[in-house]
Amino acid sequence: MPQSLEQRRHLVTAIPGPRSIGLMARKNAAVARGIGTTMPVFAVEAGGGIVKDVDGNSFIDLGSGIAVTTVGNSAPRVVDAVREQVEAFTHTCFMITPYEGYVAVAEALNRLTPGDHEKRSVLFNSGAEAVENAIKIARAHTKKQAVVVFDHAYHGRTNLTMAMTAKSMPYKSGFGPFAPEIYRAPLSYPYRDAKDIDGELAAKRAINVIEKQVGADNLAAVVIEPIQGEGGFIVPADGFLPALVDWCQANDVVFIADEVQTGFARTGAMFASDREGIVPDLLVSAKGIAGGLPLSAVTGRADIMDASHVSGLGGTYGGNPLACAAALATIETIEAEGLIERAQKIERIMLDTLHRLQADDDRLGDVRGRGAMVAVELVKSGTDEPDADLTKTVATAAHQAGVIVLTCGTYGNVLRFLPPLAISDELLIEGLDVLATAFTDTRS
Ligand code: PLZ
Repeated sequence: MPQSLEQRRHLVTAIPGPRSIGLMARKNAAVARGIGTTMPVFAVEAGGGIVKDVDGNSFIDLGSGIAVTTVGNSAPRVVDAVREQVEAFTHTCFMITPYEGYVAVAEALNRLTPGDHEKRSVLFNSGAEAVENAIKIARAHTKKQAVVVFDHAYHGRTNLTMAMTAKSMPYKSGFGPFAPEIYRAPLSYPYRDAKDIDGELAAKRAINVIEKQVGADNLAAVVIEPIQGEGGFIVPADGFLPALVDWCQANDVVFIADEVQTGFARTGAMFASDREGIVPDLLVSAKGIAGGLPLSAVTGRADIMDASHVSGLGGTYGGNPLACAAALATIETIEAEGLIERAQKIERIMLDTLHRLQADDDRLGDVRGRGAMVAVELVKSGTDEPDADLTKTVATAAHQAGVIVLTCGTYGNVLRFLPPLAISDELLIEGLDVLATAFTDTRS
């Protein structure tokens, strides 16, 4: 974290300030319209729980750049490791002249992911790229083609992962045709499922769809986020994921956990699968893996991972040496600073505060999440009807008051909180207070 960065929310201009307004005009003239922005301000510095903008405003960060800077922005170990690596060499291509950092990251992933079986890893750049490669590997291993994903899923914006992502607008609309052989099964969504649907019944419902509409003989992989991210921070009912894993195992289907958003201490465990008590065949990670540098990975059972022929997997930049140095420093930071426990403490603070808010405001329909991945689903008072307008209003008010908060959900009615684990209790509580005020203001 930059030494000079004071850990304090502090606004010195209207939001956005004049410099951000000027930069936004340049953005609109130079950057393709397809890239939207959540906040109207341009960043210059970030660390701990603060993002500072070009006008000198300091915001409380409850987003971590979408769950990426879990160890904090410019975390000290990451900065030192990347600085050392950038002076040694920036790129050789692991497929041309390999280097130790890549191997060390693979070893660390094989050690840290659930299960003590023999594993292998392979590195890429983005979450979507890793998801695509997990499917290549599952198809090579099973010699089957179909892939099952779930309602509300988000897996990326490339052609294959667009097909896997559920929501049309804004991710898919107008961008087809999409990749074939992707099938969608019903999820366990405790807040919206009928009350008698527990995890086991929800799994039966999904498996029934899979067996009837796809057939295990055709199915290479089942891909699921253990806690859905963009789809609304949906935590499935207990027993749902274990039942799916068991079914996959019995049917020669590769179970792939997409832990791009949930991985690396985010949910109060190194991986969300740990808290669900499941051992995926393959696990996809990205985001929090490298403290803000682009890196992603597929890790899993050695026999499945080794199914591809030599040179069947790859890419120019996958496992770039700077990103690998950052990943090793990130993992060291998580372990040395007890960040898994830190995420559990943050969970208690966030859930307590939000449950208290919910107690006297029934528009907070559901409060859910694990670790530093918590959300509130907003509905119209006295109903369970999604309220996307309220969500937008509260988020915008928080932004104006100096708090970065993100929204998500199929219905656009979920406020989600993904603070960096480097945030102080004080800043976190202040950020949630700002939110509480934003809620109260919408009632008057
Ligand atoms: N799988 C579970 O959450 C990325 C998307 C932001 P990439 N989520 C943030 C946006 O609007 O583009 C994500 C994810 C899960 C895969 C991905 C894709 O990861 O690194 O964005 O490709």
